[in-house]
Amino acid sequence: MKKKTLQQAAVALVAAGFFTAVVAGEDVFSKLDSNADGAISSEEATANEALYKGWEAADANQDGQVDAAEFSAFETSMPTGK
Ligand SMILES: [Ca+2]
Ligand SMILES: [Ca+2]
Repeated sequence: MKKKTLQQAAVALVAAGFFTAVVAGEDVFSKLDSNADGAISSEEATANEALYKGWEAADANQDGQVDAAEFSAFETSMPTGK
């Protein structure tokens, strides 16, 4: 039983590491761009609290969409970092 628990813990850790890597990487953008049109709409942004809250700052040109460049600039400027 103990061995199985350890295995499960290891699996959970690997999964958590993978998840963190994905979240910290550039895949965040494509993940948020759920309709894959190359920009995050305000509706899509509701999936990410930080982006949603910082929406006005993130949408630098105020066109109602956050494109990849705006998103990476926003990500860099986020106080919490990754
Ligand atoms: Ca989109
Ligand atoms: Ca924009």
